[in-house]
Amino acid sequence: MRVNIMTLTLGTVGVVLFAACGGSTSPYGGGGGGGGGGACTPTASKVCMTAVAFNPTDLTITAGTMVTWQNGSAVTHTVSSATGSTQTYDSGNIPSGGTYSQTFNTAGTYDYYCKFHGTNGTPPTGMSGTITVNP
Ligand SMILES: [Cu+2]
Repeated sequence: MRVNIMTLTLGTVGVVLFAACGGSTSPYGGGGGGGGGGACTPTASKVCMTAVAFNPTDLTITAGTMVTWQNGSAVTHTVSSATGSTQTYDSGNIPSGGTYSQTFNTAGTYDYYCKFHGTNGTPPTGMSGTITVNP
């Protein structure tokens, strides 16, 4: 009986730790404790994908900059332009650890979302973000 309780307790802890590896509780996403698709640290031109969000949500760049999205989580995401975006693109599935890049040559505001964890719209909701392009 005591052995059974121990097993159940350890199993629960294991599930919780595994879930935490998705990075949902980490402001910088990525592997959190080192699990999932590896760490991802945002830069001036790089957006990271956590298990449920883009980080940062809003990125401001200068026209002509290539933005790279990196999936630092353990789940598949997409980077897809939202309705109303004057630049249209769709990354397709980005697996854990994968990247996708897009260059923005014209000043403006570009909303995008993840087809799995966000909802298209103007603006999109859920897992979504905005690229602000300055001249
Ligand atoms: Cu997603």
